[in-house]
Amino acid sequence: MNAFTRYSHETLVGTEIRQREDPPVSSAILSVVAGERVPGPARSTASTNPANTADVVGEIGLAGPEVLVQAARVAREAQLGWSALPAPQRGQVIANVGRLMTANKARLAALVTREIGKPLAEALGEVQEIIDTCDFFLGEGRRLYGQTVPSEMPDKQLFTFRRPVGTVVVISAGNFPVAVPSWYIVPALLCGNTVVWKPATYSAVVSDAFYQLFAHAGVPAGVLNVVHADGPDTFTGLEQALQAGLVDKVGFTGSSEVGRRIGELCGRHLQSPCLELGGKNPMVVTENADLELAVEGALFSGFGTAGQRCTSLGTVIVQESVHADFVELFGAAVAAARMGDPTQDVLFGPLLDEKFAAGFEKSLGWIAGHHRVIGSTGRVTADNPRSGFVGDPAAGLFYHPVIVAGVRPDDELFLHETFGPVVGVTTYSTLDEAIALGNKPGYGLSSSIYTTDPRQAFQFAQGISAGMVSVNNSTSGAEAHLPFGGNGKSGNGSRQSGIWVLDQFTRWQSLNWDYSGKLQKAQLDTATVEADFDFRLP
Ligand code: UN1
Repeated sequence: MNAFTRYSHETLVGTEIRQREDPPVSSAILSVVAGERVPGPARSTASTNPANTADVVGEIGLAGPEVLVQAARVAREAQLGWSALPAPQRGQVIANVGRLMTANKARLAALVTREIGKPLAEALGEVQEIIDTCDFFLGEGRRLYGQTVPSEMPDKQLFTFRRPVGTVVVISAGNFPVAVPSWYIVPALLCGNTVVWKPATYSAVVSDAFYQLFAHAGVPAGVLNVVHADGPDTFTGLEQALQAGLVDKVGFTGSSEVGRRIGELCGRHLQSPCLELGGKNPMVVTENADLELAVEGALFSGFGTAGQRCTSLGTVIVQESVHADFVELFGAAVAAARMGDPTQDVLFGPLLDEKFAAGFEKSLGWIAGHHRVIGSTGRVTADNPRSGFVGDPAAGLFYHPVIVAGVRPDDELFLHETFGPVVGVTTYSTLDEAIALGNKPGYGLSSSIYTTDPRQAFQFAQGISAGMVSVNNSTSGAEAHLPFGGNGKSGNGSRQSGIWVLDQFTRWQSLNWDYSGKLQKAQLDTATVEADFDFRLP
């Protein structure tokens, strides 16, 4: 049986795939290659609930580098057949993914909350983001438009086609354990690529559920493979798979530091990865801004998801005439915010896991003598309590939200991402100065301005080097069908989401077809339209 018949319409949307046996259930979450669980993991690790670290969500069997290579080989073999399936039929599979995500929305969101501590309302929004992504791309299966282009010669036609890139390795973070992977996996599959996905180990149980929903939606074995591995083994496996010519595209969401290494590795193989990295996202508050609205935006941008979004607010840059009022209102809003148990109605819960808590503690060390700290800092404990805390702070990795006023452009806190609940505040006098401050850290993911003057809004958008600009809205919370990505240290110019991500997962092929019956040479045999003028020499 060749690959094409294996993925025929009947096998995909008929009963065969939907009712196929699940891979045998193991006590540990294992990698899945060619639809089979990979036995004999090299090592194992536990994924725990960060809001209640005694709650083990799952044991994860970690694979060695060879499993990533094997998964890439399997993906390579499956790719021809998958891409031969007409795109509208691949779109039907994506439609099924969306249906299964909708049917499992509450359970999947509850699992996200349990495994990474994101408040339930946000977790539901995150699953909705997958559904929105499926909604968009199921229709793209009936578009994937190419163009017809006029030829400079008679009896000749020119066309463009989008072709899949081939096999894609997706390496994703766990702060958006399902939405962000869907931004890669859904369009990659729709465009006719096959995928090896390496999710974060601290969100592996969620990623296994996500995989199961794809498999049961009709994504054939081998078309989507999942490898659970630690960072060094992933890097080694990726290097070997690239070396063996088994990978055509890498998508990575994570830190700028790791992104730089992945970019270097891909560059050595003449590949340009899709990189979605860190941010130090500025919010400018002008003298005419609605301050209450700005405070609401700063609270959600800075402390939503405990500041652990790549789009989280880094520094508020406030016009000096409204600085004192803004800081007072912002301080009061942060003091009143509900934090704690993420299954309850809270603004934010714990940090994602121990590694993130340790990283955040390090960035709290950037607070310097000239800063004015508003609120408590550090872990919420019996000795360092937070009034109104929801639940038991001792159970999890909970940190105080903190505002640091008086940050200066050379401060570490001004320049570097913290990935936790701290927001810096500084002042400016002219808008040009505010823009220069916003650009200073050298990231360029998202940005925001609160103003009632349209001129200021457009001046800011023009001057700020950011992939995303919000006017009177949060730095975070981008909609799922606008281009998402950053400049500078936030990425390499790649964009995800909407039609823009198609350029990551397809390559343009141009085709010229000459039916004149003779060799017509471009430029040489082309009739020219003459004009008569001799330019003059001095
Ligand atoms: C991320 O943190 O990697 O715009 C992605 C937002 C979310 C996605 C964040 N929709 O904040």
